Amino acid sequence: MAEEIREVEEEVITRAIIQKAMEDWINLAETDVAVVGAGPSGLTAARHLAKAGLKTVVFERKLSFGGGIGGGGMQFHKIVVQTPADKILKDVGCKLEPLENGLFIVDTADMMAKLACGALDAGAKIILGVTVDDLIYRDSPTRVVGVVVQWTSVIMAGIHVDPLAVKAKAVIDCTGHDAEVLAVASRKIPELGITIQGEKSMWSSRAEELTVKNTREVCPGLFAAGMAVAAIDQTPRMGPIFGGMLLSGAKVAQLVIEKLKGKGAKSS
Ligand code: 48H
Repeated sequence: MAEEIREVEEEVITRAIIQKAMEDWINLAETDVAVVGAGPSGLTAARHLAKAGLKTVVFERKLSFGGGIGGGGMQFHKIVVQTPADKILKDVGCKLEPLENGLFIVDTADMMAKLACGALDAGAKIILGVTVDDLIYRDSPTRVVGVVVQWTSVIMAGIHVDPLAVKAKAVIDCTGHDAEVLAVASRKIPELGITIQGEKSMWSSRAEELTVKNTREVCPGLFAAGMAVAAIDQTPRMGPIFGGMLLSGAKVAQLVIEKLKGKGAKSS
């Protein structure tokens, strides 16, 4: 006989949700790493950071993760990755079909789900529906020390509600084409000298190489990965090949790990 479905009082559901969400927020008010954006670069970075034992939170504006992966190539549900980025996907159990010359084709839904599971299983926290719309900074030397967060729904409603702030030893801009966090730094902390030039037109191979090469700590406390790197350096876009995003996420994680835990430290 089938087990009977449990009875529940509504207030029990309410109390449980609020209490457990508040526990998470109280805990993440001070964190090691704040990753902004749950696209391919952000999810990859989060997995590597959490595996290295760093307290990692990903803030994602939308109520879903995956960023630009879901759009595939012009909404066809496939994207291409190339060696050596295939290892990052195999590590999270993603199914890859080999093409030619070190290229692979991947289903977008599989890749989004597996990258997110990879980050969560490693211990990263992903908070959906939260927009990072400002930074916390200090001077002498000028540096970024955290993010300012707001419910996306409040921003969309256009009502003024003062935000909350989350302290972080490192902030990573993984917000894609618009480099939103770096844009805030450029506009609101001019001493940092950051300018956003916007990406160049398409050249896939060159774009992939330069995105990974230029992944870095842009100013003290603020790192860039993924398409945000192309936006600050005005390097080309690549179209629906995603190896560079994954490798950039892995590289930025390694840079943060070395900064916070010392040279020689690695993601396990
Ligand atoms: C919270 C935010 C905020 C914010 C944005 O666009 P993404 O997928 O970013 P990447 O860099 O990991 O990957 C880029 C890739 O998807 C792509 O677009 C490619 C390869 N294009 C090539 C081409 O030629 O066009 O993900 C960014 C995520 C999204 O989920 C946003 O919703 C989120 O960041 N986000 N989250 N606070 N202020 N801004």
